[in-house]
Amino acid sequence: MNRARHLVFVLGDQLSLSLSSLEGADPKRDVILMCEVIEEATYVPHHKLKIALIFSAMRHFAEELTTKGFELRYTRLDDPDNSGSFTGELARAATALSPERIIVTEAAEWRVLQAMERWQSSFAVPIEIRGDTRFLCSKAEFGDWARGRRSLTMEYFYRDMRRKTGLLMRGKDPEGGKWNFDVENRKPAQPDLFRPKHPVFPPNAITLEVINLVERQFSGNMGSTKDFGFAVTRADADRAARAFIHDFLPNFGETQDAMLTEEPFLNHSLLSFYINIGLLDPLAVCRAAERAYLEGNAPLNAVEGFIRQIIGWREYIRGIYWMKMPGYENSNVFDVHRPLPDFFWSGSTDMNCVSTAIRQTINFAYAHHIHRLMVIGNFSMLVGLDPHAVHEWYLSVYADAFEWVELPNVIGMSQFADGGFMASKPYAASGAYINRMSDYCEGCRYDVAMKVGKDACPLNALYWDFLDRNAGTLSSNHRLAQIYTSWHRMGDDKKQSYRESASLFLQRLDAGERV
Ligand code: FAD
Ligand code: DLZ
Ligand code: SF4
Repeated sequence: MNRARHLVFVLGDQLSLSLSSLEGADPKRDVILMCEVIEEATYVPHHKLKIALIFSAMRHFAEELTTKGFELRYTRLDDPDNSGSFTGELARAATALSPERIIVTEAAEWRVLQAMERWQSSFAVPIEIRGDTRFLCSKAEFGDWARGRRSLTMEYFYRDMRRKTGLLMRGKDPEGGKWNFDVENRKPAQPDLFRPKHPVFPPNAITLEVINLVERQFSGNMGSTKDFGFAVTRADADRAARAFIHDFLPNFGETQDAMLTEEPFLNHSLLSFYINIGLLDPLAVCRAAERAYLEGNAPLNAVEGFIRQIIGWREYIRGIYWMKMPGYENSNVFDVHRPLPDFFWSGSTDMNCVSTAIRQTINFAYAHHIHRLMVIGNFSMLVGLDPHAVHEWYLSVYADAFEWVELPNVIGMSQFADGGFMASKPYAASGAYINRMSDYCEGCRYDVAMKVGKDACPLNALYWDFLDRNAGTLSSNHRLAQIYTSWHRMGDDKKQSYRESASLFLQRLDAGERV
């Protein structure tokens, strides 16, 4: 019998030629397994655009490997023999090919890595699990960094990553004499008819076939594939990265926290999808951004801000995920259990900020960081939505959502459900913040300047009510000392009117009334 020596199993978020499991793979000898499986497509009800992106990118990656001479064993979702799970497909392939060894790169998510470790004891063939070298900081390195520290401040981790990569460094010192230029960032934005448009990649025949499949099999899921415009090949993802660096990076920092009704993307990169599934190498994107600065095409505050998101936040978030799993997904320090309102699936709420952010999510399977953190996340935390339900919603609706990156961002950063392990204070805000950073309040049925009453911006009363309700957990937080002093100085009548206003809003929310 002609034995395939190695079977390399590549997952849907491992679409990189530099993948550790492909290292040393020999096209003349080895077989690559990829599979679309219902288990992965349904563990949460993913947005249609997310499933279409992943399946189409997988099929294109399989083609890329085929052109390199590899033999592919590729299972499509609607193949009659598809067993429906990673384990089932691996077992079928192992039976059919009798490989000497199975090689995988460790899964990015705890759930799937657990399955991989079970394969090691349940399969007769040796299974080699290799580390994921596409991250700058290995799990072990992050563990070493975290060990013995009282608090895990991202900024210090980030500086180590700057030193490690040499990005924006002058010898031992940071370029420009400072590590962080955020004071120059985070301004409101003005509408700009001349702002360039982000590139759109019309679907080719492969993507159209996938779109058909998704509309057939996942008709009830969020969104529509009608305007599918994601890059699904490495070459197009590269084009998207180059367009970002040329057209948007120079203004990235300044408008990073801004929100405008007519410009959902502003100067954000829209690269997370491609980085997370392996079409773009995060370090290469950072080096290209650094080059733009060195060649005088983008200012330091913008480039430093962008690089920090990737080598700082992205890596730090992954480190936290692996430190805290399993169990992190059930964190709930405020002990809150309110179910998600129906408008999380429709955007039908009178709160213009929340409605706009959710509608964008439905339309694009994307919303930028501030929509996720300070609009939807803030609302969820202030009203006390169940953090696990909030986590599952985020994991479903964004095309870049994989648990390793989504979970700490939701549970730790946005919901403070881990009690402050990750964030030093809750990202809570009243309407004033949204009004400063967006144009949403102008078109809202609520009045951001009113503090209480049925026409007042609900976030104003909810903000104080949240702090009051959770004083037991939060009042000793020194970063909230000033806020609690203001609360304590408030007259009892004022406090009571905030409580009543918030309570009325929550009653209407719970009754399913339009809010
Ligand atoms: P840009 O604003 O252009 O930023 C550049 C890159 O930096 C991103 O592409 C991303 O790779 C990285 N980055 C920036 N912030 C973060 C961060 N906090 N954590 C990790 N990487 C970061 N990001 C995901 O990739 N997947 C998620 O499921 C996800 N869920 C989130 C949920 C919440 C509640 C919050 C607050 C943030 C979440 N983020 C998530 C982080 C961030 O919002 C997205 O990475 C970003 O909006 C993606 O859009 P972009 O590529 O235009 O980012
Ligand atoms: C997200 C996703 C979906 C929807 N479908 C598949 C799939 O059918 N096949 C596959 O290999 N990967 C898929 N993925 C991505 C996986 O869920 C992801 O690789 C793991 O969660 C990583 O741990
Ligand atoms: Fe949002 Fe309040 Fe502004 Fe309306 S008034 S958009 S609810 S912040």
